[in-house]
Amino acid sequence: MQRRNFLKLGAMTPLLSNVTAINLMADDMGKELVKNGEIFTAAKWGMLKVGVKDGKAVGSTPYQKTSDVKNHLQTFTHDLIYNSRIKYPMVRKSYLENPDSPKPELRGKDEWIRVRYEDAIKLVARELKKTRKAKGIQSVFAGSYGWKSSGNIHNSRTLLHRFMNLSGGYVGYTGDYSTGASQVIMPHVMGSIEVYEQQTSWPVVLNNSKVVVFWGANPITTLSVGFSSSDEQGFKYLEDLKKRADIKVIVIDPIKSETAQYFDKSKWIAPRPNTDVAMMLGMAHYLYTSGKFNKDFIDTYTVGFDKFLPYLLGKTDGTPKTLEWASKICGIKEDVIKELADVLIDNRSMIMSGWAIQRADHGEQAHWMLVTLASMIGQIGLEGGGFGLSYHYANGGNPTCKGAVIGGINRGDIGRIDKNGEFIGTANGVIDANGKFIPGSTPLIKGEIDWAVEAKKYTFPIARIVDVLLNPGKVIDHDGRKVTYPDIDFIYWVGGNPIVHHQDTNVLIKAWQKPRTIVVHDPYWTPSAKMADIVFPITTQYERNDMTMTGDYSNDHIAPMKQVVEKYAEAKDDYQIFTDLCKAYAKNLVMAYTDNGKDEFDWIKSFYNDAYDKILAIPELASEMKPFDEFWKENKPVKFYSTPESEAWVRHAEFRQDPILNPLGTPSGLIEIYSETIEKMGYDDCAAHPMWYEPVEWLGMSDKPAQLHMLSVHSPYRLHSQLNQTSLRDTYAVAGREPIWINTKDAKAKGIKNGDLVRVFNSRGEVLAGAVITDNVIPGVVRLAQGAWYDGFDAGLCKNGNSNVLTIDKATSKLSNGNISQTALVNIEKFKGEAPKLTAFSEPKFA
Ligand SMILES: Nc1nc2c(c(=O)[nH]1)N[C@H]1C(S)=C(S)[C@@H](COP(=O)(O)OP(=O)(O)OC[C@H]3O[C@@H](n4cnc5c(=O)[nH]c(N)nc54)[C@H](O)[C@@H]3O)O[C@H]1N2
Ligand SMILES: Nc1nc2c(c(=O)[nH]1)N[C@H]1C(S)=C(S)[C@@H](COP(=O)(O)OP(=O)(O)OC[C@H]3O[C@@H](n4cnc5c(=O)[nH]c(N)nc54)[C@H](O)[C@@H]3O)O[C@H]1N2
Ligand SMILES: [Mo]
Repeated sequence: MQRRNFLKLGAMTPLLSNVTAINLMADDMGKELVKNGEIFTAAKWGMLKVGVKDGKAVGSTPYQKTSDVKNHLQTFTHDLIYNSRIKYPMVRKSYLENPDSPKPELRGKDEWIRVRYEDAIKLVARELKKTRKAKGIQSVFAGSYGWKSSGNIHNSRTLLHRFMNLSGGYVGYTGDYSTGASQVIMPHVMGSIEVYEQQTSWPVVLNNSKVVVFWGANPITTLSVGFSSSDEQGFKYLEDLKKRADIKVIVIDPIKSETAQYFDKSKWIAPRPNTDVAMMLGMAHYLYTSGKFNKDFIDTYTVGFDKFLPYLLGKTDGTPKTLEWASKICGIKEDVIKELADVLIDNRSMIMSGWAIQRADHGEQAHWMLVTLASMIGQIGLEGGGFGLSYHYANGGNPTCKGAVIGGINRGDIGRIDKNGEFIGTANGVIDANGKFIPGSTPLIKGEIDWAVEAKKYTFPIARIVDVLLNPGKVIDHDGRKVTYPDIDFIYWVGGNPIVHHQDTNVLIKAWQKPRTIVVHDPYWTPSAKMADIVFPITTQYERNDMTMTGDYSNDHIAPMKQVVEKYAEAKDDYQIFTDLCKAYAKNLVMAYTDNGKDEFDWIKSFYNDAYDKILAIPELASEMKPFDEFWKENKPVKFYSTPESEAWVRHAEFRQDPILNPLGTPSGLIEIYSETIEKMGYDDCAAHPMWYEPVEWLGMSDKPAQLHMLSVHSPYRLHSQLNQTSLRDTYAVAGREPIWINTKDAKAKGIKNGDLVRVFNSRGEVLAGAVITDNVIPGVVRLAQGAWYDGFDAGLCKNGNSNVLTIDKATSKLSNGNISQTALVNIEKFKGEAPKLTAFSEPKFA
């Protein structure tokens, strides 16, 4: 199951509503475009009002003001509508000339040819069919990882999966780039994934905690967005926290992040990157040897401490994990580490951890050791105590509201296409005599391949994609099982920007030359679009009608997303394109895809009405929602409210009250400091209890391949690569490039001045960046945010500063195969010579 859907379990996708559609004239319903005025909508960065003048978007403002913390992302909607857009369907020249021998080495460099939309559709249908026929299901990868846009019907990735499923199946993925390591290790340790789960509520934290630690977490930046749409309440709680002189705030981060800067009275502890596990072990050793640790908690709620202890004390490896040992590795003074341990155990303390520390070599250990430390402190399940792995994400801890959650388009079932090329049905639906898709089932005929089973066989951990492309058929270990890599020959990507988001770009680009066909849908000429064979211009979310919830955990609004402006040039909705592809692919397929002809409004209405039905059944909420036509015409969100229970909610409180009646989902029902399940896997890179492993590259290694540790954090000015092409960039770019933070001492040693153009490089590649000289980063560390559009197709070096040109493409471990983008050493020098012109946001060459 996809992780974000996981959050909304139970609310998934009712296909038909039992409320009859209300037939009103288009203009009565507010369906017409407004030429002048303000339109309400919602984006990942929150609810917005977009100004429209003479049919053009002229700017946007936040709909609600929840705090004084600035969300940088909210006011650039007009640039998102007009900058760097793809205007027409385009095919790469060599591909169009000969799709069977399409010169894949020219991807990113070839010329592009404009084609008629109908021809592009026919081309995709024909080539996809050809690949499936010749190479089977394992040859089509349509996992399509990415953050896309808000909206429950124009949900590009799910729309792609729906098309691929109904037309015969595809290879997908497991995991993600965000929490690749933690989401696999946490179920073994805590019995739940933790990273995408509701947190002890903020009101409880503010009423009970005496210490709040942000451990590798930068919520002042990362709470700018939500996966559905941000409810924007996180900043308000941070603001409340800042006002509280009685709550101590500690930030543990090699960088004095926006969060460390915001809490100006906080204590900033800056370890060497990727050494947090050693620091935590030092704390654990001190708490144990001083006898301060909570023995009752360890005895009652955990298993395996006795097996971890010999390692902690150095009986197994001759190295006791003392404060002195830890200090040497992490670079923090012994008394500071000791004081931190004391402060946490002497007070009600909440450790809020971000995800960068697990997006690193051996990333599993970070949160496993954090849980172990929190267990020794013994406050898990108490009000305002313990740890939380999602306070920095999607406003975890904002209490869940009582209301209804709207459904969304689903990915459908695997469809069957008969000998004549006609779609006949799925396990849950058949085509009737009139060509309608109705409930029923089409069982497999004996001997026929079960594509659903076949597809599952080839599902791989997403961050391994380059390894997969380069090594088809390779078998790897993953979380106790074997995964066989598929032989991918066709990639279909919508709603993501893999050329920017994946590690070690230069190898990635080589791997991207392996498949015969790459199709991309995107509104913009992103590097991933430039590296494709066939691109479709897509509407932005402001050019179509849709609807979303806000608040991934709180679900506090149903927000209408009314179309703001006309569709740009020849841009089409993903839904439209897949509908047309269905028609070109197989007879009757479109009936299943569109649920017998639904358009965007039919879907929106059905999702809304289904939620409305639920609300009408709850007397005290019945007046919160209006009939759909009134709701749509009003162009305002429906608001839901938290309850006294949700405001008082404490994560793991039930487990703490009674671990026998309310066991965790682990084999023992307890917190597993030692996991027999992992022991049985016998991996050399993930033992059965948390351990310090040296990362492949780090500042403490004996012969460093490069000098500085680069952290490629999430930018306060983008959502990954999204918004890089807007004028927001003018406010942060330095020397016309992505800014890189360099410590004053390091800069001086290299003769680099503020504002200089610098070359950042290692054995994997090189990029240009703009120097920001600052003491907000410790010596030896640089910060170059992820998400700058790769700009090196013609240059060999990335002119825009994409950090992934420098990162390592290695798995965290055999357990979870997550990415390690926070582990990378780089060199830096002042750039000499004439600065190459930036082309990241320009169109490619056209024939
Ligand atoms: N070095 C380094 N690399 C990282 C990370 C890191 O910390 N360091 N973080 C990783 C993480 S956690 C993540 S989640 C990934 C993020 O990687 P992505 O999710 O791939 O990044 P986005 O820039 O959000 O890409 C979304 C794309 O979808 C397009 N899009 C938007 N709306 C639509 C639509 O309606 N239809 C279609 N077809 N397309 C649309 C956008 O234009 C954009 O190109 O990056 C990862 N990469
Ligand atoms: N504005 C904005 N918000 C976002 C996103 C975005 O792109 N832009 N992306 C969203 C997504 S998809 C995700 S996954 C989350 C990501 O959330 P996170 O993964 O938590 O975010 P990062 O920025 O990668 O890292 C958080 C902090 O950890 C610090 N850090 C890095 N390495 C270390 C280390 O070794 N030790 C310690 N102690 N600290 C370290 C970084 O300096 C940074 O300040 O953010 C979400 N929110
Ligand atoms: Mo992410």
